Amino acid sequence: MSANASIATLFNQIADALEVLGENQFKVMAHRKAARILEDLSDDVAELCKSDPDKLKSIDGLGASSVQKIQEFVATGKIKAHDEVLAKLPPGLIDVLRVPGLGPKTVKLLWDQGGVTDLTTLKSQLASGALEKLPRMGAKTLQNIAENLAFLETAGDRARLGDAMPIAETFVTQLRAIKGVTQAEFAGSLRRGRETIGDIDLLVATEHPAPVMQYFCSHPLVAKVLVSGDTKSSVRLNNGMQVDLRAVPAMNWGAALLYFTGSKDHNVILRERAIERSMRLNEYGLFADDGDETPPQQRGVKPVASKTEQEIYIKLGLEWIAPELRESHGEFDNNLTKHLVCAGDIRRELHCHTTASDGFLSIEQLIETAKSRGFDAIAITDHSRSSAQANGLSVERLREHAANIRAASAKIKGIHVLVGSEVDILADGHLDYPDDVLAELDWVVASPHTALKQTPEAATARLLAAIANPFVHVIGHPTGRILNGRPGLEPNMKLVIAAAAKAGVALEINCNPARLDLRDALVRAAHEGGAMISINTDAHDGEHFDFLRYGILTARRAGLTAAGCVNAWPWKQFETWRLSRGRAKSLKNS
Ligand code: DGT
Ligand code: CA
Ligand code: CA
Ligand code: ZN
Repeated sequence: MSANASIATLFNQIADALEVLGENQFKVMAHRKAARILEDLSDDVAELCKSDPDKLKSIDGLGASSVQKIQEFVATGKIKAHDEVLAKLPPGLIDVLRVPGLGPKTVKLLWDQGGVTDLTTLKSQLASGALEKLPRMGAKTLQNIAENLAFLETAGDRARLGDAMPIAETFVTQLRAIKGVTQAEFAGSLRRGRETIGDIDLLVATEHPAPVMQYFCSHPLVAKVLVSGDTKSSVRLNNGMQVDLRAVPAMNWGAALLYFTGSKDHNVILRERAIERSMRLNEYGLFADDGDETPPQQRGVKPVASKTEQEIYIKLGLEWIAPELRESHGEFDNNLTKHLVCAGDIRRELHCHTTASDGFLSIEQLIETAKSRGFDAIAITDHSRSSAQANGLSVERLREHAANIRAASAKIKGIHVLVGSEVDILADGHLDYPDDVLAELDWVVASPHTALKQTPEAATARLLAAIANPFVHVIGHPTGRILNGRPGLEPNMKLVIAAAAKAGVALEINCNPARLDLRDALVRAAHEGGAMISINTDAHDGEHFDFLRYGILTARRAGLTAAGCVNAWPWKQFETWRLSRGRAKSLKNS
């Protein structure tokens, strides 16, 4: 963290603590304001203290006592007033402010009268009912606090991609509608498609940032404004997520989008390339290096490139790099544009459920949904008999279901329908139906659902056994992990990938944002190891088809091409492969 950010954090903590202690509001506000000024300052205060202390003192809005604290921090790495005021509180009480919806006044009440000193005591006091007697603590309020606390605990510090994306898109749409905003995008890890997101980073291009910042900070989803500046604000939402917003002039758009998309490591390499070419790259643009230490944008120097990401990459001797690849994992080594798989390449859905097991759509609804998406085929894969919690099908019910699917398929033209199953891979590697039953199906997804804590050795043997079964087409969600939930199996993926590549069995990217299984790094290993990938939504409802985008982001992060994904193959190629497995037969209705 820079000195500016560190000191701003300390100032904000002082303000929080003063508020909990019920101290003078002017003192509280002075600290919040100083924190904001530091966040917005383009100069490094540590530098200023040494090189230009008068400039530090002349910064508008920064009082003498704030300046003194800044100097103290730069000299000693500490602020005594911060230590003193925090010492007046129990050590964990400031954390309680992180619970969405809990402000300083309520925290003070919980502490004074409810015996709450940290998140642990908050939880126990809620459970014991001890807080019910406090003023303003109705049953509904207490329930909200309990829910928000549970969210804070389970979400950890990082939100799932699938939870952050819809929120970010809502903001982007609304920001684009503001007068004077010419562009708005989300950047950061979200644009790179990481499976979890620390915070949402938003960027707008405008020459008039004030109304944009005002709109953002007073947005109904906002629980707390953490920083509000002229061109940069940070808020915490009701659900606990943090969102950063920056506004830049249109002229700097590409440089800012590049910078705030990251990753930090990718940016470092870009800056090094700039230096090698006697240029300087920052969030305002790519500039010719004229030897002057003062940042070029402050001297009115015209950048060599700044309006688009493309022109900056080109001036650095590179082709544009897709955001999903910007992790400093070899994206510079062989910088030739290759066609990463995209949602438009996906021609068929190969893993989904109906009301026969735990889905919400009928066979007909599922087929019609796939058809409306423009797919050439859909495989209907309900659960097998051991998945009792998911209403898995007995052999008898499976046969009846297969007949129903074939009847529905005969009535609906224009799409191939594969009669399939998502068959459990039992703990010992056996499949949940015998081979002669699997032989009656067009399509088999084999997935682990139970015994997900078995040893890596057992997990490896289990997956290898499933891959060795000649009727299996795809290993579904191969590890069974749940993001922010459970780690899942930890097989020797080298062996699993090699076996899948050799046998011609595909490995799945399950697009459900709670799963994203295989994860990006394992998809990369699988793709590079010659295994085929199948990208499936595992839809249990119509809207789940929209999960596809998350699987696609994961695939692109792994460098997957359309040629590596069986869902993207031309139908004939797909059929040839499908029929090469087991005793699968040609489709009667095709
Ligand atoms: P996250 O939020 O933890 O999921 O990950 P990011 O990558 O979104 O990180 P974040 O939100 O801290 O910053 C967004 C981008 O801004 C980051 O990817 C690169 C850029 N950035 C932020 N701070 C720095 C910095 O100190 N140095 C450099 N080079 N880039 C930075
Ligand atoms: Ca971020
Ligand atoms: Ca951020
Ligand atoms: Zn499953």
